[in-house]
Amino acid sequence: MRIDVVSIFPAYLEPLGLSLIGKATSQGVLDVHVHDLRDFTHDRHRTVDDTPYGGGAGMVMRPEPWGEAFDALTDGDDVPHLIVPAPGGVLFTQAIAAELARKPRLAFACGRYEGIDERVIDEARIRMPVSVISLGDYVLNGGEVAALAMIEAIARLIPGVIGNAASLDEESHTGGLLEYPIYTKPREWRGHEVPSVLLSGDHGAIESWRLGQRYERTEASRPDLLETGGDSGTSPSTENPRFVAATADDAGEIWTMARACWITEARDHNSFNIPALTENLTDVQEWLTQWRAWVVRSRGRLIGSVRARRTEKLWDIGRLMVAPDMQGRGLGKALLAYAEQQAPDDIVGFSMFTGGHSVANLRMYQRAGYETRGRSTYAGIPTVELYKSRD
Ligand code: 6GU
Repeated sequence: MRIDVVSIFPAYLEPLGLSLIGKATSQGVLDVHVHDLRDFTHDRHRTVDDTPYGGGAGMVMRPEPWGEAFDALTDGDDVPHLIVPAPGGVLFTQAIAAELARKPRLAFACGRYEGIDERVIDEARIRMPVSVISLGDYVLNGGEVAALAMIEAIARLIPGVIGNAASLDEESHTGGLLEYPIYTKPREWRGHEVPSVLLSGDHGAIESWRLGQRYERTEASRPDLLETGGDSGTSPSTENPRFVAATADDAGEIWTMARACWITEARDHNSFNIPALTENLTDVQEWLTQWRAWVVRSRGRLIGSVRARRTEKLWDIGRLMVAPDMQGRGLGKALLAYAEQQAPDDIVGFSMFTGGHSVANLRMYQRAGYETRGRSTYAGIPTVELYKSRD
């Protein structure tokens, strides 16, 4: 990829010669050119700014030097995609970085002062694709630091810039969740222990602990990334579920959804004598006071739920359900991981019950690290007791 940067402070871009970006450049993966805007002026003072028409504070970048700089950038066949860093642009995101990482050529126009004469952008759009992009809701003195940040975020997505491709898709902001906490040696440092699950060697348990941590951190630091139930979420709510503690107000919907969810269990076991189907609304209202329960909504509709409570040192998890039209997208697994995450510190393991013929459920629980601990019958139906140790 070729990247051109135009600025009145080329020295601001010197960090591009360092670290992974610098290495990618010396290996020929990246081709970075930094230009001094003043080289495109013709007056003795190399003037790039003037006072704003219509009045107002500060200075505006004059169009002529920018026009000539863009002429130089577009004189070949391969025109760049122009990025104008500005606080008034669209918000820079990982998705935008990924899109720009696929372009063969980018150019950054770093403005200073109050900004660039608007006609520069209008003119540039005639000749090349242009994106005005902001880093966030704060004001920098110019576009250089923003261009550095964007170039770093973009360049590291180009094959060959980062050695370890696996570390790319596991990290923060892929999947819309923040990253889980990470630890290395020593095992104990200044009295702080590494979480014991990470030393257990149980990959299923580690995976679900990490997923739980990601939800917890996202909820705490960036609740806006999680589905709100309103129209702000663009990704399907099953991808980014927001777990909310259930209240008595949820009883009716939980009761109704349980009917929709357990009907297949009734068929598979040839019986309606299943607790989730025989209980009435009052029973649900009653257990909501005895159990902790969480719900997930999509545009206001209940689409998932789970409950859990302590039995001595075990955390009993149950009524795990996903609306029939939302199944098969990992929401059940995420609900289970979340319920596990909510267990008090002294809980040593998780237990669950399911019907002996619930093949798909049993397979999912197994993949989540559960083992069969016992088999019995309930009202003539075979049941399986599942167990997973906490670490
Ligand atoms: Cl891209 N430019 C400037 N000047 N300020 C900013 C910004 C960009 N993003 C946030 N603040």
